[in-house]
Amino acid sequence: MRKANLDRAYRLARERYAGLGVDTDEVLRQLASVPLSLHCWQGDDVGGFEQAGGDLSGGLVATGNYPGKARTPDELRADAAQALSLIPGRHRFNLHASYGEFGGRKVDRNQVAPEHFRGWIAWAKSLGIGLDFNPTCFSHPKADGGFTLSHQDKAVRRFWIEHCQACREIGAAMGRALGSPTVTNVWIPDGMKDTPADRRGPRERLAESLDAVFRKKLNPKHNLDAIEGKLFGIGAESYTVGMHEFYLGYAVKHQKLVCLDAGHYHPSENMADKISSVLCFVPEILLHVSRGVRWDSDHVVTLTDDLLAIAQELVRGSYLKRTHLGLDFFDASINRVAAWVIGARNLLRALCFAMLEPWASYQRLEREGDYTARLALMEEAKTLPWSAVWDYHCAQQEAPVGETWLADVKRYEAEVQSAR
Ligand code: RNT
Ligand code: ZN
Repeated sequence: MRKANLDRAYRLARERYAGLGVDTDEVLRQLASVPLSLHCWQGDDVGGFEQAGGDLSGGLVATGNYPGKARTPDELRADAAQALSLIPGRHRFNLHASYGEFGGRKVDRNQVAPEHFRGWIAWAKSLGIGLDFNPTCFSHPKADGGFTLSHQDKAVRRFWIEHCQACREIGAAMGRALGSPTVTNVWIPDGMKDTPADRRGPRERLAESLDAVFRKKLNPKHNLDAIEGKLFGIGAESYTVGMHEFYLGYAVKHQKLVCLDAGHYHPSENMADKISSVLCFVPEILLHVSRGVRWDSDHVVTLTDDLLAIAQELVRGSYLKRTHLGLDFFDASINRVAAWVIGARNLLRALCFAMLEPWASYQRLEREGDYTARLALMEEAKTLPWSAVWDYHCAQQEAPVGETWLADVKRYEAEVQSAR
């Protein structure tokens, strides 16, 4: 699109929105300040770089065999940098413990340490971005029985407690080095395929294990703890120890961050509606923005009503400052860099739309009891010229406008990924 046309479209949109009391320049400032955390695991199908890296387990499955997957930390960094260059704004990167650089040595999960992430920290520093982190409580022989922190064997529990403790230290080291707190998010796969006889035991053990994991106080300027619940996993359809209610209770009691993953609820349940409930009782939340499709909770994020609802809640409740935005999906059937770009641009696009809506007017009309006008305005807003503002934002942030980013990915695929 020609620069002159881009500017002209923006000026017309600005005028239209100004008529509704919306300041588009201010929206662009706000939008530019929102960081997303790009998840490492889209880049290599949740593989990681451990020596004897086991098969993906924990009820997670990455389907597809699109060529060109990153095989080394350097390849993954190159792919991620390529994706980041096509996403407007300054973002973050979210690592799993299994993505450390272990120099060809076997370093078991309870031995991981900040030194294994030196390369990642240096890379993040060079890009001027922050890092987030996750213990990896799956794809490991000690997780094969389907239980980790809630395992009935004390020694196995101890192993995973040590792993999570080590991960919090790594998170704090990252946050300290990069001058921006790392969110360290604990998710475990523990659960059962068929009806359990004892739902209570594992949950009480999990609560105890978490107490041990979090016993050491860390400076919140360096590390923030989050806990993520789930409804079910593949092979764990009947019982999930760490369900949403469990972690909500734990987080409220101990003032931890609750991680809400959009793919982790009943299909007709709306994650967006939980945000203003949870934030009444915990200081901050982490979102795993994802898309559930039937049994899979991790399809690439598209611009759906569900996604818009999440963005609308964050904007209308003024929750962006208390929300850490992470992406969580893995698709091995399409170009993996493109998957990152599509998902990230969609979340930003949804936020752009939500910020541009005349939501202050909706709220005023609601207070006045004029529900007719509220509905009328909400519907009209759907076809306001918000895409002109989005395009202008991309140009301003020196990211590709519209579908032109796809040519960059195709070039990268031909020159770099297809040579792997
Ligand atoms: C799994 C959780 C979790 C994982 C990542 C890889 O269902 O959503 O966040 O996707 O830790
Ligand atoms: Zn998740």
